[in-house]
Amino acid sequence: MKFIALIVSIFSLFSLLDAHPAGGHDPELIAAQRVKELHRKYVKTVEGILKHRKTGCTLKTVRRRKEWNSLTKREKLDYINSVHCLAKLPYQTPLSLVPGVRNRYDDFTASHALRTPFVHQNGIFLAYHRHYNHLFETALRTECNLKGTLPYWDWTLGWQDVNKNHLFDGSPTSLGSNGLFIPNRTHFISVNPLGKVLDRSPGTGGGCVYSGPFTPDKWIVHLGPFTDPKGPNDGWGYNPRCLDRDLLKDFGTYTRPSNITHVLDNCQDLACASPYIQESGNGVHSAGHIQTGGIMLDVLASPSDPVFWPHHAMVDKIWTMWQFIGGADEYVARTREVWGTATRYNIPPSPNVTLDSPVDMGGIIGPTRRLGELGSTIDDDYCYIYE
Ligand SMILES: [Cu+2]
Repeated sequence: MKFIALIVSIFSLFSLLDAHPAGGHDPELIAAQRVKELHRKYVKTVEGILKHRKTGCTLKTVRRRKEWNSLTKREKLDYINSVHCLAKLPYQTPLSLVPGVRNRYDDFTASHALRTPFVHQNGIFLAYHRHYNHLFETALRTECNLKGTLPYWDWTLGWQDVNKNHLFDGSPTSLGSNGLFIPNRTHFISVNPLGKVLDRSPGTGGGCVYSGPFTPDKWIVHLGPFTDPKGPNDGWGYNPRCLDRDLLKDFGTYTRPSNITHVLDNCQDLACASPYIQESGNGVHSAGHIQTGGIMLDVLASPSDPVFWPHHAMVDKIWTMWQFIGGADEYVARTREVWGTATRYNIPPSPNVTLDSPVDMGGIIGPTRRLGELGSTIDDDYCYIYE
């Protein structure tokens, strides 16, 4: 009798284990743990370096960028209000250069549109967007009294379905809702210069953002579309309209935790890390744009969506973590490492970039910098870490 009871209890133990197959074996749960571990390692390294500094960027002066969903309500409103403030300030872009600009926020979208062909899918991408985000954050702080920092959107949290992210829940403390659902739409198809096809099925929105702080009565997009059918003056003209979105969970598979561990654990050099982060369609950078849809698919005008900045802060976070996880010695080498050329997909072929390569910011939002000045988030112009 005892023996039978033992057998039964062993069986029930096995069936209990069986009932939780995801328990310790879900590769994404394991990868998520690993990302957390690497994040702690990164923070420890940076703080260790800053602790010994007496001048420049120190532990006291370093600014901490936080994940959107970990901000307090007050911090979220601080950020949202400063973005609105920027859109109320006068533009500085000459209308002869970009006729469609109407406010200071547009200066940022316009300069990105002007630089787009030279700062994507190449060796300038990571540094340009780091600096672009920094200049935007600086404008929010100095011109619009932002007290906090630029938040980041960690797409690995809730990668399974972007529709459920509170970032887009349409509450007053979100970055606005999805777009209004428009049925019977066709696929979005684009072909990159390497002939790779991106086929994106219609998502759950498609129309104007209908709830939260960026509805048509509160937020007007002025530039674009730069994709067909183009706006006035090929997209450069004044074209007031709503912010549109079209959330789509499909591409969440490219912003899984394992995509991050892939870069952080496997890439020994920037020649591995940079293209993997950027890659059109299945790279984490592109996938964030594609999951959001709407104007985020229009590369030149994509900064018109206020989620552009937290998205790119996350891209920057991955590069930053990669630079620091090797410890204090490796960070020097990795923050001075460059890769690639200055032409998109290296078409036409051009020389490799160097630390002296210019990073032209479009002349409106900030002066041209050298690639070597934009490598480290705790040196030169920068003093921030990702919390
Ligand atoms: Cu860009």
